[in-house]
Amino acid sequence: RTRQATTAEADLAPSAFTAGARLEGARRASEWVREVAALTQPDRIVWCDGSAAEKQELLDLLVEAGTLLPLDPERRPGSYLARSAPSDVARVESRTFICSKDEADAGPTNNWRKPGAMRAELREVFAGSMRGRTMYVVPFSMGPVGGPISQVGIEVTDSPYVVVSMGVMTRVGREVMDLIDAGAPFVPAVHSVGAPLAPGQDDVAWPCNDTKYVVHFPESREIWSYGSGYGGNALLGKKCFALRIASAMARDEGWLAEHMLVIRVTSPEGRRYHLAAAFPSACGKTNLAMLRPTLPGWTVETIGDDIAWLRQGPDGTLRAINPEAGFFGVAPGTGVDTNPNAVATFDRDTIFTNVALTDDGDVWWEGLTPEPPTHLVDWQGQDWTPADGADGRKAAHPNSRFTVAASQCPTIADTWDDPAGVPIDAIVFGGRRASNVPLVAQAYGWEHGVFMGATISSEQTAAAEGTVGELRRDPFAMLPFCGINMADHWAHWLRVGAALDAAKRPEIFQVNWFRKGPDGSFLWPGFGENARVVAWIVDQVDRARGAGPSASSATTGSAATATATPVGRVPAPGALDVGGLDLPDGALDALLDVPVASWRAEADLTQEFFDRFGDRVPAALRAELDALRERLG
Ligand code: SAT
Ligand code: MN
Repeated sequence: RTRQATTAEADLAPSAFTAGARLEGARRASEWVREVAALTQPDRIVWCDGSAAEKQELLDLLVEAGTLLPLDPERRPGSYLARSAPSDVARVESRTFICSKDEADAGPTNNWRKPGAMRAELREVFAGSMRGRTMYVVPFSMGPVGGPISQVGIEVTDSPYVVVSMGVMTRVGREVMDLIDAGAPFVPAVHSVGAPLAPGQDDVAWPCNDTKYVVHFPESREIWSYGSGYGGNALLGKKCFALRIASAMARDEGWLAEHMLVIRVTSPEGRRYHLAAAFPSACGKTNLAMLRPTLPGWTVETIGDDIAWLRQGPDGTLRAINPEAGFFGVAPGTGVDTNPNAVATFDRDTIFTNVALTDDGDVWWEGLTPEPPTHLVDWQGQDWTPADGADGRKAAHPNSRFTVAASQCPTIADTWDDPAGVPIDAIVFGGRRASNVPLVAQAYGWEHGVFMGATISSEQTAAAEGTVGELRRDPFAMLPFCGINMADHWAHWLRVGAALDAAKRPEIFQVNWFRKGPDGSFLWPGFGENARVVAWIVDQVDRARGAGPSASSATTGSAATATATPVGRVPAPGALDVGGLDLPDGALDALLDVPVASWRAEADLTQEFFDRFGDRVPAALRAELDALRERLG
């Protein structure tokens, strides 16, 4: 590869800015790029335009460098396999920092560092970190370019793999630079793999550094990431911007940045609803986002699978956009049986990272098909046979991924990229609970719903009847992604809800697909059958709004559809359509049971959890805990 010896000042002049007068935004952008280059000392600077030609050029470069392996064009057109360094395979929470001025603004669930001290540390770490490499300047939009809920950023990176991935996961292009030229504020994001090259030094396929930093300055809305080329550590539009920085922006500006999928549900009589749902990892979020309903006449369409930005629209509804443009999905467990829509999505033009390679130039991972091929090359480039699998050696890394444009999803809604967003009717919180939490419960109101979101938990071990297993709290499924004090996030939700017109405010629900029976087996079949729960949810929305039951409601007329329990309203007998479902005897009762004694114990654990946040916990949530205890008697 060609390389220039030094970073001459002339090389730093971005060609995109050589003509015409500059507006403030552009000058800020080019000055900032110049400063970052002066610090990191790249050989070259390339301003990216997001074009197809640019993408192909980068893909060719990555193939030549050995970072990407082209897959068989007949089997998987336009697709590639990347193998990362074995040490660089996931987000690094221990090296993720929130550098607010005041430690209390980061709160007890974040790693906080003093901004000044961190800046000094970063200056040393980034000094010369891009030597021998090209620095790419990637202007990107989260959400449709110029939309009322969208935001823009610029990521500079020395990883062409990151540039190509950002082109899939966000909207990159000249229109974004035009907005910045016109003065739009942008989030500056600096990324370096932290592997400078000495003159003549050969590169490796996946450069990275054992020392890693993923740093956020919520007040100045800046991101600095060092040492990793993987996923959320490096594609800075995703968790770093769209969740951590955005949660601070949203708090200050009155909107919401959430770790939520968004779907559009259409009932047999053509009524339309939009749901936003937050689940901790490994709770089937992508599966719900691409659900194929088993209930006749119902359709579910995908708007987003990971992140939602929500803001009150001019019509008073809470509107949501998917700020991303692609899916960065976990491969293992995604198969024809579990998520056929995802499988159809990545049939072409996809970058796979850390999955296994088949002998005929295609990809495989655990769960793609019931039986593995007889021979594979595993994610580390080693031979693999089913005998290795029997020994517990995985062919694909458990966090291996597919990176693919959302527009390729067969169930993508035609409104998925509407800049105005879609009106949210129901918000759903989920966790993975073997006990206690019913299959579905409707909150008694917004504040109770926020309480549900604040107390989301998963349980590692199957708890014995009448006890609560060890609970891992993941409030709003935002534990690693909230850039502000988590308790302030709750307070902000209360404020946003109070500002919404009661008639247009979404109803809030809690779901749990993972409840187990006494023998330890799951009580609910999940997957496509979850549509039955969705149908009950939207019927409850209709009733709450006085729209009356839908013709497809399992319970029509005046019959009660919900039963009040201490933890919320659960489906009344007969209200959940379980027709044709082969549930074991008593399973439905067990799924909806609210055991009072263990819920009292759980309320004590919730109090302990709240106490971690001290007096930042909103009084309304303390009151919700009191009300829960009162209902438990
Ligand atoms: O690697 S990401 O942070 O983008 C995704 C994830 O951790 O779920
Ligand atoms: Mn996620």
